[in-house]
Amino acid sequence: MKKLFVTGGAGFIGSAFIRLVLEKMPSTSITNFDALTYAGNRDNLEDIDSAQHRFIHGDICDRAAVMSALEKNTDAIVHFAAESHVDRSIASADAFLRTNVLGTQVLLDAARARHVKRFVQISTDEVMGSLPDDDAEYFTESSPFAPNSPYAASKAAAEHLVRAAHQTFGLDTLITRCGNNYGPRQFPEKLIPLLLANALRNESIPVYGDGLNVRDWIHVDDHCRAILTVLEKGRAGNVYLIGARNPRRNLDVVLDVLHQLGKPSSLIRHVKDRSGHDRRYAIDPTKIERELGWQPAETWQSGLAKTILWYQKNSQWIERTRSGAYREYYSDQYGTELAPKAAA
Ligand code: NAD
Ligand code: TDX
Repeated sequence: MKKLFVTGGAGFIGSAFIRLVLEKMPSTSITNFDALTYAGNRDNLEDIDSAQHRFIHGDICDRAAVMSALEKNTDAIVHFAAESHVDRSIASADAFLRTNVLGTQVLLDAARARHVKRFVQISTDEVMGSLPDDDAEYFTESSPFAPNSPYAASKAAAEHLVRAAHQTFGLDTLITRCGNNYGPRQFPEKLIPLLLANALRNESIPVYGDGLNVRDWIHVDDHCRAILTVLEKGRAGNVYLIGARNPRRNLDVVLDVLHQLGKPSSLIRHVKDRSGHDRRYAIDPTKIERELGWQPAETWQSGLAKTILWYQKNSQWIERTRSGAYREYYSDQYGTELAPKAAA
């Protein structure tokens, strides 16, 4: 792979993927195309100073901008750009339909027009809905679609468009579905960075409902290594589930992090449950393990320890993300009583 076009590379997972490619593939050039929404952040690329990386500020829904940025002889599009937060999709689905659905179709059209060799769609376990509240069932590649939030529905729609481009036009496509990522540079609207940002400042930690919902956690670098493996070795037209065999209840995650930080559990506030809150996600990653030989490198303990250290060392990054717009979002979502304080 000599030339990659990455969308959403100034977000959490996309920026980690770019770091990985720069480290592992020194002769590959990357065009990083990102609209820098509230979740995209140039700070996420701060340490990247490489002639291999070219940043283009653009919207994936803007066909002309995509066509002009997408060079001939591009080996692959790796498509991360998305509206990615479930709670925001419940408040309003418009941006989710626009970016996640229409934007994906623009990229598929552009891939065909420019004869791009591969297209990797970064999807999510949430397209398969919720598993029963016991430990017996796991998602597999043949689990049916059952998206429950507007976010999940928009990601499912995007997957259908990717599949259609493969079936109808013979585009070489791959779809990856991963569970909940954690790691450095994750926007503090998601559970783990929100928990870390708040706990480090002795602020309350909102836990939805009874806190017994289960999520399958993976360190972002393991997710990115899996994507690279799929990009290089995946079979065209296939779907690959990515998971580290690490399902945990939310409350256990929160208590674990508080314990690591030496903070009291009295910071926890049980708040109103998320509407349509999926109860349990758990991924069976046998296909990617057996077919492509991928295995996660981090354990929950090692991944969490590195993540905690990063947030402890990068308080400025946290403060910059907790801007005025963030505080407004936070008050709308959690009420003014729990709103984070401005930096001193
Ligand atoms: P993120 O919200 O941190 O980043 C999204 C990036 O996309 C941002 O940089 C943003 O500026 C960019 N973007 C948004 N709309 C755009 C548009 N119209 N044009 C161009 N760029 C745009 O998201 P993330 O957590 O890094 O997730 C990346 C991808 O991985 C998403 O597709 C998401 O659905 C998927 N995913 C995420 C997780 C997770 O746990 N975070 C798990 C599985 C799958
Ligand atoms: O304040 C909170 N309190 C709380 O209890 C937040 C933000 C979340 N939660 C719960 C809801 C979920 O059960 O924690 C769990 C994780 O929530 P999120 O971090 O919002 O992630 P989730 O909704 O599970 O979706 C994530 O994983 C799949 C990503 O945001 C998606 O982009 C990805 O596709």
